[in-house]
Amino acid sequence: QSVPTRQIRVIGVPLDMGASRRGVDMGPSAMRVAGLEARLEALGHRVTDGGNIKVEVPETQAHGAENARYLKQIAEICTRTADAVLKTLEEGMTPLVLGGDHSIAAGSISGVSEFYRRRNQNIGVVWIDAHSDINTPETSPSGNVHGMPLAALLGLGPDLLGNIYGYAPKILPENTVLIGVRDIDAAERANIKRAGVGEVYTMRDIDERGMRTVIEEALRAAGRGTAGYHVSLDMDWIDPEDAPGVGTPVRGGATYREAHLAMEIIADHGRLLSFEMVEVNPVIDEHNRTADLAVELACSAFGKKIL
Ligand code: B3U
Ligand code: MN
Ligand code: MN
Repeated sequence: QSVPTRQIRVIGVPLDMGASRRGVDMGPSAMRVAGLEARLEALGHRVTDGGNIKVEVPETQAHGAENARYLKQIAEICTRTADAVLKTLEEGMTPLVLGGDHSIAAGSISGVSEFYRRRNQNIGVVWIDAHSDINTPETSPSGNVHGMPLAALLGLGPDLLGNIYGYAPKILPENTVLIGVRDIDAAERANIKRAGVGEVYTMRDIDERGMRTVIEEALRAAGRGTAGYHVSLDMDWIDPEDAPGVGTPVRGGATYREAHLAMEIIADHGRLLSFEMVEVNPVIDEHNRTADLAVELACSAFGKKIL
């Protein structure tokens, strides 16, 4: 089969300081073990592995303020991630970022946004997640920074995470879309309104209107007037039945088939700037099948077709 060939660079970010449950730091390894590079190359892409971003282990670190634990360290790791993503784009390659907890998205998206800002263009963000990750330290019920990256990118704070490269916000609310949400805090609902997030599609929307309609509408909003979009895929979007190995499983997620369809439509549209998969937790997975599914979904997003 022939898909438009890309040069893809894999960037691992073995971070779990943003979550309270340990183990998503092993996500990049699990996805590599599942054959990520070879399976993307089988589609005709040229894949190189850029290795992992340097991440300290929490055992050697002080966690700082309880309302945003390890924020300082996470902001540094996100800055390194942003630089690696920026460099990848400058070299004409597509970044494929492997988490790690979802706080890394504040770094990867800052890198993509900075690359296009230098070319006077905005980017869209397609955030696919059971959660909306739009808490600030002031509203967070947990103090877990992986619940805050979208707030940071939209300029609500925390500033340490939102101000990578010295400015905020990194993304426009009208080009930011949320898909698959089913677990939102009351304060997050208010933050979604306050930020003016363009489109939010809950699992109810997917049930009532179907995945195809929802994803097409979402991609249109993310792509309107932008260079294209970054897709941030939190594996907890998928139902725990098919993706048990995630940091925070929530019942009622997307099915295996819906998830593939969404990725296939993303490939069809051809406007993907960069891709990331986060929150794979091998500690509670079953024989690496969540990492394997993540790799399957990456293949669909990068153009794998049945016929
Ligand atoms: N909204 C909650 C729960 C949560 C967010 N993201 C995940 N869990 N994975 C919080 O802690 O901010
Ligand atoms: Mn998330
Ligand atoms: Mn989530």
